[in-house]
Amino acid sequence: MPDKTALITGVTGQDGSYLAELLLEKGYRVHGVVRRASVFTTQRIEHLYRDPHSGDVRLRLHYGDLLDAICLRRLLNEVRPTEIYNLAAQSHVRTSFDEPIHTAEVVAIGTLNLLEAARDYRDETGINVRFYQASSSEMYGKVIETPQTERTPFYPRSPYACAKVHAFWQTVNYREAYDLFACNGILFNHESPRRGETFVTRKVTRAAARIRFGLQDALYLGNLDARRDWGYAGDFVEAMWRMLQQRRPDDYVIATGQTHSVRELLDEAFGIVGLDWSKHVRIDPQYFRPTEVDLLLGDASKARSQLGWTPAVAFKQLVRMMMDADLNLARQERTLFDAGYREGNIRTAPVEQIALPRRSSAEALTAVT
Ligand code: NAP
Ligand code: F7E
Repeated sequence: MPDKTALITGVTGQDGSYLAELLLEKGYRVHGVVRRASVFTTQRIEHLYRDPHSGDVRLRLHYGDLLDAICLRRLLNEVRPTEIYNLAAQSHVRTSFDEPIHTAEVVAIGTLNLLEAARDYRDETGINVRFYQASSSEMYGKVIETPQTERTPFYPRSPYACAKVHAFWQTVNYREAYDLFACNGILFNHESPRRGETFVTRKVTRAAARIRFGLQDALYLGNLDARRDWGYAGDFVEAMWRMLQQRRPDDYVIATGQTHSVRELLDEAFGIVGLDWSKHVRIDPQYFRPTEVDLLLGDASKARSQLGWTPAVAFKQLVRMMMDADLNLARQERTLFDAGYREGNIRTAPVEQIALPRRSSAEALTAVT
């Protein structure tokens, strides 16, 4: 295998962790960009991390931020990547309505900072670096047609989606204007046990498991009628990699081709633990968005025929996988609580929840057993 080196922005996120895993398995040297924070944010990649002093370490982490263009340039020159995966983003759609400018700066201008750095790095070193941009099905927004393909026009419905449209077209433009090997993966929703706890799938599986163990009673949600094409993150990062192994750069829809509502998600998750979700779910208007994306359904025929990519995990399996992980976590929380364990990071819980010790990383706890 030729010497391949990847730079991943957003390596501490859900997708970054699965992609780092995949590339390390394939023999890559992987460099991850980590934002400085006052707490550790590396829980999702702890299992991949080795002390850099211990010999031939293939995963290295570097402080950096998409908003710091100079630091990105310095990093590329230092790390000398052959592939760049731009996964960093303020990725929460509802939050983007509260922080539109920050979201636009990171998602739109941050991507442009990295594209500019990649172009100069390629020109100065002669290394024909390949660039992956994490584009999103949210760009289809108020959908013009169903299912959505690479040719479906965009109609973004949030500050997040508007910024992703900007980044999408910048990526296309760098390909056409400067001959940069740059691809957009238009990824539909993808989830996993590592999904952030404020996205709806994880919110539901966490709550169903905690209710089952008597750790909380209510779950507050917004629009239950929204429909999404939900796949498994582990499958989707494989598609990112395949895009950068093609002879020519292009843009691809990555989706399962199945759509389900939030209600169906609730049926499935609460069904696994034998609970009736209607007794626990309450509607809280704060979780509605000023403009909603009602339905997403992707047609990944192009990825199937050109990349040979198909998803392995379907909706029911995905929910089962997430429930298993969250049940494991809730079981441990219950055990700790029953043993009288309390620690300083007890979250302020809604009145109907029992206050319990919380860990920031679900999988860190899972790994204990
Ligand atoms: P995620 O879990 O929210 O991870 C986002 C990552 O970006 C985190 O590592 C975060 O670091 C980092 N980040 C945020 N702002 C940054 C900045 N200014 N500079 C450097 N890093 C920054 O998201 P994900 O689900 O893995 O998604 C990965 C990418 O795919 C995102 O671009 C997202 O918009 C896009 N996408 C996701 C989906 C999906 O369904 N998951 C679908 C389509 C597209 P911290 O850990 O410090 O917060
Ligand atoms: O919402 C509804 C909500 O936040 C899904 C990001 O990864 O995928 C993700 O964006 C649906 C929406 O994901 C709650 O209104 C109801 O219709 O899990 P979500 P998202 O907005 O689709 C795309 C492809 C990305 O690119 C994004 O980065 O569920 N919903 N009640 C709720 N959603 C949340 N979060 N919380 C609720 O209580």
